Amino acid sequence: MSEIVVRVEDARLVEDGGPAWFVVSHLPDPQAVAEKAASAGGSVSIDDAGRLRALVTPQQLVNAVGRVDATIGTALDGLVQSTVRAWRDAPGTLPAALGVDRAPAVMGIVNVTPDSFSDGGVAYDPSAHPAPAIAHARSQIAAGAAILDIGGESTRPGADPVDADEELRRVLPVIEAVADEVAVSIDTTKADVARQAIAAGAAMVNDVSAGRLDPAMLATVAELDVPYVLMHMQGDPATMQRDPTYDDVVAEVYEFLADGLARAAEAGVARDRIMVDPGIGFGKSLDHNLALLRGLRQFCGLGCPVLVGVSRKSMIGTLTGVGDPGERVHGSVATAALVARAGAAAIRVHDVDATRQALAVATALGQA
Ligand code: HH2
Repeated sequence: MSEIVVRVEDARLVEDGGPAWFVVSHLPDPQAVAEKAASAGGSVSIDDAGRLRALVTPQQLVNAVGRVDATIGTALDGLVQSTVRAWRDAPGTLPAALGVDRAPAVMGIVNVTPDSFSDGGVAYDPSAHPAPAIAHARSQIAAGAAILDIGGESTRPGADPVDADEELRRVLPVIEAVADEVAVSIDTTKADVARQAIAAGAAMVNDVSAGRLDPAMLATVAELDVPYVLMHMQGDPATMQRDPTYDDVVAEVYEFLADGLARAAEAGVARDRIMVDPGIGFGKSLDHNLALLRGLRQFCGLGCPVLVGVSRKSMIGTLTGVGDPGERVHGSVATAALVARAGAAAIRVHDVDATRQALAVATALGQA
């Protein structure tokens, strides 16, 4: 059986002693727990996948589970408390090793690729490499990026796969040039690229495959002891947009990330090193992306800072009617402000200056 997963949909009333909306997955006997929670006065249902959804206080939930199985009840107590706390405290802080104390932080994208969906070739000219890429990275730093996400392989559906040597040839000189000026994240699914990028000065590994494309990835991150972005993707980049299907996208992405945190812990990656990312556009329709962004605050309950990458993606094009990804700045910036208010700790963007301005306003408005 998978580990029990606790999700909080809304915990605003808990501070005043009130109930929260909880969703609990993988309970051994959800029906029995539902009966106990209902008899304590909670509003309770069970979905087709056996998830318990209940409007109860944290103590009522723990008691209801404990009356069915005392051992599970005791084990769940800490998880329920920490999930509520993390939901309430969002956005939390970024992994200390990044040296970035501002949240939400702007992560500027540096695609050292010829074929990225929105800016392929902007930072990569094979005949002049690495000068244009370094210039682009420095312009992102000057515009206010707290982190730079440097990648040498596009994840766009249909992009050409790149081997580790080519990826390293693209990214290493850029990392070496700017690692003293900004926190650098290496955007790769390959353990060997991650290792060499960290040796060249990168501070974090951003892996859109959550360690599933390279079996050595999680152990390598554990050994390097660096922050790690754990992202959800349904399928793989080549096929992910063909027919993405979920019964309950928020529940399934949340359970995937909870499972990824358990896999990472097993491999030795400390939880306080991890950022989680729902993976907007990675095996998702417009409706899936909207549901994830509307429910974004729930992902804070995982207890890790949440990263969101939505900049210039096709959902922005569909909602705004703007076909050219390079022209999707306004919709992207509006989304960045909204996800920052929803609890995102870092936002991965192409348009750093515009996003920085929007976040300054959004965070000031959010302060009590
Ligand atoms: N999106 C892209 C690439 N890497 N990493 C994280 N953690 N989250 C994201 O949403 C994400 C990501 C895709 O965007 P981009 O890099 O602009 O395009 P491409 O993959 O074509 O290079």
